[in-house]
Amino acid sequence: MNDFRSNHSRRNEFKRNDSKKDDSKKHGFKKHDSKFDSSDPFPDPEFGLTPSKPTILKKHKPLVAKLTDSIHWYWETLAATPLQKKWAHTWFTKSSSAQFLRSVAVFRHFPVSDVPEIAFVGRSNVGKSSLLNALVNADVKSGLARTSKTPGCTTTLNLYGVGPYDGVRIRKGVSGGYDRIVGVGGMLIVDLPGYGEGSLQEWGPEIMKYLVNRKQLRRVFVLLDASVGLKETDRSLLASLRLNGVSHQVILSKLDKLFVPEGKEVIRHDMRVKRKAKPVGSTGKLAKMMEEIAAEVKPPQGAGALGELLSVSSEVSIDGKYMGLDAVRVSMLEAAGVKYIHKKR
Ligand SMILES: Nc1nc2c(ncn2[C@@H]2O[C@H](COP(=O)(O)OP(=O)(O)OP(=O)(O)O)[C@@H](O)[C@H]2O)c(=O)[nH]1
Ligand SMILES: [Mg+2]
Repeated sequence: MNDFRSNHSRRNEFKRNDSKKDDSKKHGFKKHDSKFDSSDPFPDPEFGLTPSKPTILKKHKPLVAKLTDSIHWYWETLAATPLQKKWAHTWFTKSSSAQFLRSVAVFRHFPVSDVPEIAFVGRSNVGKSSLLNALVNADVKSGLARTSKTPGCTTTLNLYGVGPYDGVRIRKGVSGGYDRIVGVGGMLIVDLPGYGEGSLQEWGPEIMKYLVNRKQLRRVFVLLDASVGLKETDRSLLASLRLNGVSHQVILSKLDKLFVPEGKEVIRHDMRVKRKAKPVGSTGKLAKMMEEIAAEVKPPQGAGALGELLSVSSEVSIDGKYMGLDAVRVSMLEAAGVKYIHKKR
């Protein structure tokens, strides 16, 4: 009964407010109504009542996955699920084709593009080109990207297209028009030359120009050798990325140098031959390295850094899968905006 009465009186109030509005229209002026005062943050236009303020949930502490048996840490994102990993594996190796598109030496020669881009950066020899080959399951003999034991193997910005349907390709510009990178639902991976022991300036201003100015670039994957960790050149690169607000995340490469667990079938795909691999190190060693790196790349220190640290090996597989590679695939798809669609059976 009480409820009814209050609703009834609300309706009357509503009617009164309505007639006030009509008056103001008639007289051509705006009447001040305390119920609709703009200083009221939550005005209810129907009843002229102020509803209760929304409950503000307690801020959660960032969840740092301190699992010592995990080779990936997610403290700002959600860990990849087994289903996502399976889908990402299929996307890169079965439902998409990968091809080399072009080498570019200067930023202004980059083709215009409709396709989201991901870039691999890191010191020379850290394993960028090897990761690219492993991602798409490139034939170990021929390889998609050239790799070498000698640092400085990649000297230009190399563009690779990965995508479903017709894949990602370059459409030639007609009658003097620009070439354009096209490919629905795909991504462009840019394998960059590594920087050396010297300064980042030696690395070349063209690369920094690309990282800072390229609109299609969705995320930069900064590779660090798991057995070496951060060096001054890496710190300086990470600082530049943060300063310029470039979206990036760190990947620990060559995980097998630090940790290989026991497994049914542990294989090293090295020097283009396959051989059995032995267990190496412990998760404790890896966790220590990850803790040090996570502390330096924490997102609160600057824009663009993602609170996710993945580890990968492009040379050691366990039961047919390269260590950590599927989680990297999930992150790349996420960065490129390629979404997992769950099919109902
Ligand atoms: N143990 C181990 N070695 C690796 C791994 N990935 C790459 N390598 C080796 O590291 C060396 C360099 O690999 P690349 O992929 O050419 O490195 P990069 O970063 O592209 O080098 P630059 O093009 O010179 O910048 C090669 O001898 C690879 O066999 C890995 O996961 N584990
Ligand atoms: Mg390379």
